[in-house]
Amino acid sequence: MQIAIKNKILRLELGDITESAADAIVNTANSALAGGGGVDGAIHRAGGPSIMEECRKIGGCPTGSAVITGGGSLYAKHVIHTVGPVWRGGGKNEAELLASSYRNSLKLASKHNLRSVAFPSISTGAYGYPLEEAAAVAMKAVISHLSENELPEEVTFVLFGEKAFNAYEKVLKGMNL
Ligand code: AR6
Repeated sequence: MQIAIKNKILRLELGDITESAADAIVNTANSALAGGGGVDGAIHRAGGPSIMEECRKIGGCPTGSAVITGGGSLYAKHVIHTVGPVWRGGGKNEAELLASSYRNSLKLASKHNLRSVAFPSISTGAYGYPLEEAAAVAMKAVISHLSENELPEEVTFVLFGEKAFNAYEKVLKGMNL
């Protein structure tokens, strides 16, 4: 599914983000940039050791922020590492921190003149954020960036499994854009 936002594109896809050929793919990192499971494990496995070497030099990334490295042997030339919030029931500023992860990732993409970015569903795996609530925050943050900035021109959510894809599709259709 894809929709136009001004002259830009917002797309939902089912798949594995490590196979994306976007200019940058976004990693669901932890604040130590230490690697882990889920998207993080898959990106470091597919991209090779140079990504972790760069992460070690950067040293860390607070929740809601983002940093950028090269893409190693991935198709994507860059990896934007962001740290989403751990879900603690919804009363610990999780929505604002999750929105901030998307906003800061997109700001980095703009700053580096990147035309296309692929996001996974940040925080909805190991960090336990409920899917539909996360999808609403994610889409709102991305749409607002696409409406107000020249770059990136294309944002794709690469969703791992029907459950995530269906949740994002339901939320996007419900936004009546
Ligand atoms: N492509 C796209 N989406 C994926 C892939 C993939 N290859 N693999 C998993 N997902 P998670 P988080 C989905 O756990 O919740 C790590 O250990 C997955 O189904 O990757 O932000 C880090 O080091 C889920 O919907 O990220 C952190 O410690 C979504 O991606 C912590 O987990 C996010 O799942 C971050 O947790």
